[in-house]
Parts: sequence; structure tokens; C-alpha cells
Amino acid sequence: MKALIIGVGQCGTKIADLFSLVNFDAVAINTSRGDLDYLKHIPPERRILVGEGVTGGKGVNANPLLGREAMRRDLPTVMRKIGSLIGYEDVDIFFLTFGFGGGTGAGGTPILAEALKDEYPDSLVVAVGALPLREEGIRPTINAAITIDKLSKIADSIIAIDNNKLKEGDEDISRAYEKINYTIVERIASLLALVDVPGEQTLDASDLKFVLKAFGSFATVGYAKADAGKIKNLSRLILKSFENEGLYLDANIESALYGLVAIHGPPETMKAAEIFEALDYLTKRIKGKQIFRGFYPDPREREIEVVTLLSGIYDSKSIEDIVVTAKQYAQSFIKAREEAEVKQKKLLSGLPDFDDVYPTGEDGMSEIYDGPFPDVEEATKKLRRPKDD
Ligand SMILES: Nc1nc2c(ncn2[C@@H]2O[C@H](COP(=O)(O)OP(=O)(O)OP(=O)(O)O)[C@@H](O)[C@H]2O)c(=O)[nH]1
Ligand SMILES: [Mg+2]
Repeated sequence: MKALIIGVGQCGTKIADLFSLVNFDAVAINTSRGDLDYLKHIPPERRILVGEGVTGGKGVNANPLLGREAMRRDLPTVMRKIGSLIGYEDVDIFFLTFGFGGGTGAGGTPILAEALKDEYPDSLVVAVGALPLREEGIRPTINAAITIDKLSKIADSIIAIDNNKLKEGDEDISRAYEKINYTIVERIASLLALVDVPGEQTLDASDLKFVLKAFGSFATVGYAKADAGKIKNLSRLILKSFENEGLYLDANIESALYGLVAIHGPPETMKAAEIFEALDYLTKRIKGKQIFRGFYPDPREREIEVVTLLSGIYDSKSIEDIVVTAKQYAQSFIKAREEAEVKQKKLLSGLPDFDDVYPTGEDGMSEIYDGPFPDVEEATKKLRRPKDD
């Protein structure tokens, strides 16, 4: 399976950089030259600075409208670069990584997604975005709501990662982000690594594409891991990967259309009865009643790992909180503006234009300058040279 990871903005390029570390093909796009320079693993020729004419290479300061404009202006360069990287190969899925709350990623990702869908109609475009922390305030929430709206009309699926769910305790923010990014990459990379691996019951690119082709709805990746020596019942571990604390997103899994489960571990732990017990239960629970499955017995492994993908989700508290908060803010903003307009009108009504307070015309001027008016015509005549006449 061929996947291309494209990071947009700071959050997105940091995540793409980690994908590059684990040998995925990755590209970084940003409006900030400094942030591009800061990356460690994506080679310099795969880093693209956009919108320099708009931002001077300094980012867009959480303004998605500018992020959109920056991507739009340099879209031909970006598409050319992507085209030259792909060559004649078919890309199964473009994964676009970004932060929903900023400007470059939130504004630029939908523009790029649309261009990729136009140019590569057989490839999937999957947006992988981090939702802002509640502590960040209203602006990132609004940016996220705008971008959710745009991407849901363009992308095949949106894998939304709720930073609030993955942040633990009160650790400092950059450390928290680092850990979250690592978790995102670990899960998605494990899943992708298990696609198209030869074996008895495995997953192929078409299974993954089927699950992710979900008309711009949300998807989430679940994960559970245990020491093979300690596992009592694999069924329990599989169920755990579907539980809310194992998922990236607060979501009602019953609203999911499709599921996909990949299990990787030592052969003696993979007991068919335990696996089917869990999968039958989950198949009944999700709306679409379809779960794709792949089993990967590996005698060298000492841990058992379950990666789960749920797609077609439309019922998610993480998303709803953002959209509802942004809507409420928009309504109260419009109301406050209307109130201010009414108040201003009321305050200013009855105020004359005071034209009569200030002098106008010749009479008026004479009140200020009380000498004789100069004869301008006469004065200019004197100044003219003879040949002008
Ligand atoms: N998971 C995760 N989220 C991040 C990270 N950095 C920023 N974010 C989130 O992403 C949002 C900010 O996005 P950035 O990527 O910093 O912004 P940008 O796209 O570079 O846009 P501008 O800086 O406005 O030009 C914030 O709301 C954060 O919640 C990160 O490393 N990991
Ligand atoms: Mg930035």
C-alpha cells in the first residue's frame, strides 16, 4: 500500500516528521520558515514554504483565512512537488496532518485536500487533525469549527484527535504535545504497517480504503497492548481497544459504520474463540455491522497489540462540543454587535451636524482672516513669464 503523509502548519509538520522517522514518505508545508527549519527527519527538499508574499515567512498567527490564501497562492508549486515525489506510482491514501486550532493547517488543509481530490480521483484523502485543548480559548475552537465544516465536504474521512483526551495531568504543554504526536504516529503507523502483509487472514489496501471512504465523516483509531505472558483473555483486550479511553476521540462507537481490527502478537496468544467472541459482539454493536479483520501471528513478538479503526462516525461529543461552542459564540457575537449598533444609533440620534457652528464660504473665511482677500488672478499674471501669454 502506498501512503503519502503531508503535514500542514506546525502541528501537522511535527506529526509528519515523526512519520518520516519511521520511514513513511512525508512532506512538510508551512507558512513559517523557522518552523520548517526546526524539523528533524523530513529532508529539506520536501519542505515547502507557502504564502511568503503574504506572511514574509512568519506564519499566519492563527488566522485560517490567511492560511487558506497562502496555500492557494502556492498551490501549483505544492502540487508539482507532490507530483514529482509520487512519479508514476498510485497513491492509495493521502494523509493530511494538521492542527484544527491554528491558521496555516486549519486554513490550508481543505484547499490542499480539494486539489488532491481533483488531481488524484482514485486516491483517498484522509485528514488527520488535532482538536484544540479547551484551555486554548475561543479562537482555536472557531478555527476548528470552520475547518470541520470545510473538510467534511471534501475529505473521505476525518481522523480527529482530541488533544483533551490524550493530555494527561498537568504536564507542560510542549511535552504533552510530543507525547500526543508520538501516540498518533504509533497507532496509525502500526495500522498501515499491517496492511498488505502476506499471511492467512490479513488486511489489504482495498479493505482500508473501503473503511475510510466514508463521505467526510469522522474516524478514530483505538489501541490496546499487553504483555503476551500476562494476557488471560484476548477478547477483553480487543474490547478495550474500542473503549472510550482507548480511542482518540469521545465518540459513540454505536454510530460507526465500519470497523477494522488488526491483531499482532505471538501465535499461541491468538485464540480464535476469544477473537471471534469480541468481534461478533462489536459487529453487532456498530451501525454498519461490518468489521474487517487481520491477524498477524509473529513468533518473535512478546507483546500482543490490537489496533482498531472505526469510521463513519457522526456522533462524537468532542466534535459536538466544538461546533456548539462556536455556534453559541457566533450567535452571541452577532447579538452583541446588533445591540452595539442599536445603542450607537440611539445615542447619536438627534445630534445636529453643527454646520452652523463653523463658518463656511467667503463670509465665514473673513471671520477668521480679517485682512482683504488677495487678488489671485492679478498675482498669477505677475508671476507669468512673457512667453506664456
Ligand atoms: N497534538 C498536537 N497538537 C498541536 C501541536 N502543536 C499545536 N497543536 C494544536 O494545533 C493548534 C495550533 O496549530 P499550529 O499547527 O500550531 O498552527 P499552524 O497551523 O502552524 O498555524 P499558524 O501558527 O497560525 O500559522 C492548537 O490549537 C493546538 O491545540 C502538536 O505538536 N501536537
Ligand atoms: Mg505555526
